[in-house]
Amino acid sequence: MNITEQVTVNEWKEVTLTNDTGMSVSFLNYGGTITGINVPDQNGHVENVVLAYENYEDYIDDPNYLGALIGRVAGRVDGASFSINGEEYHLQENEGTNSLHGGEQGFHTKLWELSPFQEEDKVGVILTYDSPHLEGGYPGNLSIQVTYQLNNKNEFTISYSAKSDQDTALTLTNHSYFNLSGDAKRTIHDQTIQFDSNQFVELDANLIPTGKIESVQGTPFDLREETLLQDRLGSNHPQMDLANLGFDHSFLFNHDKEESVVVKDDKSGRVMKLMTNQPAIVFYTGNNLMEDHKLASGPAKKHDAMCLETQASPASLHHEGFPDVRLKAGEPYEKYTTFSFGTV
Ligand code: FUC
Repeated sequence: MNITEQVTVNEWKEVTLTNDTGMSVSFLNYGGTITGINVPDQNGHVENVVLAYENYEDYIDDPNYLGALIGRVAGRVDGASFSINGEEYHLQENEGTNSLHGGEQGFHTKLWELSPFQEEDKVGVILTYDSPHLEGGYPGNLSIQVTYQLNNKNEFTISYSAKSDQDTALTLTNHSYFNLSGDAKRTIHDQTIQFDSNQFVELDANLIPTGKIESVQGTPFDLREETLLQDRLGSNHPQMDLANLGFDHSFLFNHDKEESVVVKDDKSGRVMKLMTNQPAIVFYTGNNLMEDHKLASGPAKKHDAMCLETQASPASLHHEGFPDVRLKAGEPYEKYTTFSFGTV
């Protein structure tokens, strides 16, 4: 196992964690952005299963948030405002009058401090950032530690810890775009997905939750059995229509199974399983990817990849019954998601 570091454009550092089976994970200190998760297919051929830009400058002002660490609140905050303890807070508006992914200067734009570590069976880096009171409009001085860690079982774990000195709102995630075909050589249509989820969150035309939580039963959102994405991405369900013909929805986890999500690609034989203590996930099928987004693998295409954004729900700031993003002063925030790779 080893850790290497190189300096890239804008003096950004790019770290690569490599395990003893040849799997590696690369990321930047800029935005904690993951640029590569290289895993073997069924023939031992190692390829990148996340999208990356050809030109690293494209990670600045990136409309796709490719690979980035997202906060303080992942997803959309309606009207870019919320109240805590009777006090109203105004956030940076960066999508109409709403605030998306922590606002324009969210955590995806920060230079994170890196502290590498190596143990007998794992290798990783702790990324730290201190977000001052009212940064992006959010209350509380917030100190954050995110750990990226790889072991010899081909498990990559992202753990998030944070503490605020005032009551605040926080839900962190990573915005990697997965495509198990390797180097995005095929769209995700012939990959399968399975979610441990009975419920999804209804959206309005601005992709803001309406306040209704719907049963997946009898809808294209029923992904409880292994489902070929091809069979869903063409759906004319009104909820998929408004999301630019795909999924861009939050699913609430049942947490009945050890694996909350399973993705498979029969052609390469790659399988990815997600284990998490997050209450929900935003499943986004790259509906807005297009040709002028130049990836390392070539121009992007709609449905070139899927984002699996494990998190709580920003809708909890305005509606009852949603997984809460509020964090009390002094209370530890402890979340993790493990991405476990194997072959069929
Ligand atoms: C996801 C989506 C959004 C947006 C962004 C880049 O989180 O929810 O619609 O397109 O990614």
